[in-house]
Amino acid sequence: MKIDAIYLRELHLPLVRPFQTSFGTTRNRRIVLAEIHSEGLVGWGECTAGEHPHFSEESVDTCWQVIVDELGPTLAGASPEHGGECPRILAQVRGNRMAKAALENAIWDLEAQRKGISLSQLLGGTREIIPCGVSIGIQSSIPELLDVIEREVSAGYQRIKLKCKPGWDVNVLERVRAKFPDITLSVDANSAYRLKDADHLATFDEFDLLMIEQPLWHDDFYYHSMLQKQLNTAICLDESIRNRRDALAAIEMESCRIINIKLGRVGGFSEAIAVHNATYERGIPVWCGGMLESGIGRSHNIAVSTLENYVLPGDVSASKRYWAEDIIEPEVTVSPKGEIVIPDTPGRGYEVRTDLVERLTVRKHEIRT
Ligand code: OSB
Ligand code: MG
Repeated sequence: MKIDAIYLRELHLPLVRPFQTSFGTTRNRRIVLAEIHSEGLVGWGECTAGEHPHFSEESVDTCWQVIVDELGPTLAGASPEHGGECPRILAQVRGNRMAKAALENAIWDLEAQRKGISLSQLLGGTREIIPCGVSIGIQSSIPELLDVIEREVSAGYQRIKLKCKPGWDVNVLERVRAKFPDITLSVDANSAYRLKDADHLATFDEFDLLMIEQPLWHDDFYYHSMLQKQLNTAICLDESIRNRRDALAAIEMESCRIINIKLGRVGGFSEAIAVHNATYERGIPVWCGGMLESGIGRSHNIAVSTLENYVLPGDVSASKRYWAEDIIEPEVTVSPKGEIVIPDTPGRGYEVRTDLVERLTVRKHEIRT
């Protein structure tokens, strides 16, 4: 397909409530969108980089620069027929996976529209509904956290994930389990612990957690494999898994028993499918991670969650948990059973509210062929 133009945009969207992790607090999202025009159609991609390079090395500003100067012009000159060609086209640039994913995912979005099939179908998805969980940030007090959990459990979410860090972990889990003995519960440390904390982390075993996500260094497999031997609770890797080879290494080393796949973190749909297939063949369940996405990134997360091995509830939840007004129509809604019904219309299945996008845009850059 001939690419007529790529527009890169930055939007400012305030979260309805702050989100705190072990690495910081986010109040306002700076969302970078890639809008690709081709032969009368428009594909959209979202860059999931954070405002600061705290989750990974990438940030909004590094992604903007590398798309404007390198990836955008390269892709615009390449006329890809399929989203799956993007990794090869963009391979000369090393790393910068979130920047690459913003472009690649827009091409998949276009390809699905061109073929008149849903993005889920194009990706090889098989599910008509997906199970949903929520990720709950660190709160200012335990009673406040208990109220938030109550609200999300009542809304139907099938799995509650709590952000944790030293000082907000066992004390919290004791109170949560006392009030909610039967919920499916997990924790995410975002690399807040070290191997010397192994005995402490082993005390989490008594809380019957589905998993403990990324307890140690963001770039590690070896120490996680040492830690996994000392825990009954399954380790899930997030930050460490950048691609299929990482997933294979982590599985081989027994660094984890579950993997979280994030589209941006692995560089787009192609690599997400590759990680999915590798884990499926080896019996390692996966789920879809979230990065506080707007509706566009959310619609892509929903589509990829329909692949066979996404057996655990993802961090894919309703638009209203993040935004007063989402930039898609309809908004993402979750049923009282904690499920999202997959749209079967061509493409991403949620219309982009272009007027609203235009109003929220704070900078825009055009890349032409
Ligand atoms: O580690 O999963 C994470 C948000 C920002 C950065 C990292 C993470 C998260 C979340 C939020 O957990 C998931 C979501 O609700 O989008
Ligand atoms: Mg995580």
